[in-house]
Amino acid sequence: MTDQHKTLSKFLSLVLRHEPQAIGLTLDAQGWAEIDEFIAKAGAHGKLYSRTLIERIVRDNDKQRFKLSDDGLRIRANQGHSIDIDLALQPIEPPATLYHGTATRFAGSIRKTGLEKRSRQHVHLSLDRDTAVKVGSRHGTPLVLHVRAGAMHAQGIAFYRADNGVWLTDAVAPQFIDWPAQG
Ligand code: HQG
Repeated sequence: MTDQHKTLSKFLSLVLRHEPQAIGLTLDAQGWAEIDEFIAKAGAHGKLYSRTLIERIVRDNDKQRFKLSDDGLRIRANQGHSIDIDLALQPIEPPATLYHGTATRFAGSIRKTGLEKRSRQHVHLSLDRDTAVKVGSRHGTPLVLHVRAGAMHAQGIAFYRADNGVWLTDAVAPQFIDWPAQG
């Protein structure tokens, strides 16, 4: 992916997850945007996309952040929204353990309140440890927490899996978090 593609991919993330109003775009209740409308409005703001470029960004994105509708007319972000949309995901049973990558500087606060969704719509969890290390590194010295997802599910707490494999839940209470020995 070229630098130009990366820049346009980041802008697509910004618009579809956080600020559609930045270019006067409206998403539907499930977070979908009309591709033609997006291209026109982004173009009016100096960001030049074509349908081919968008298809390439969707295909090549490292975290599969975006999805095209079956008819190919619309696009949405798979997860990570701060705006209030309903991904309409079905609750599914999670594996016994999922991982959350955070930074050591948040440890004290997380011990008190558990994991909160903060500015996003969900707490994000991963199936593998390596992903959690990468996610945590974005915030500082990474700290990987083990979330007892199976036990939470057994108590009726809902889990969802986004189309790119990221696991989502509303919150993780402190009693469901296992800390690494040094944490
Ligand atoms: C932390 C990326 C203090 C939480 C990734 C995290 C992910 C608390 C930060 C996706 C806390 C929020 C999401 C508490 C949670 N006290 N800190 N009680 N509860 N936190 O960016 O999970 O590249 O909103 O641990 O791959 O880091 O954008 O969430 O450190 O899937 O596609 O508050 O974003 O994907 O940070 O990342 P974020 P996240 P993209």
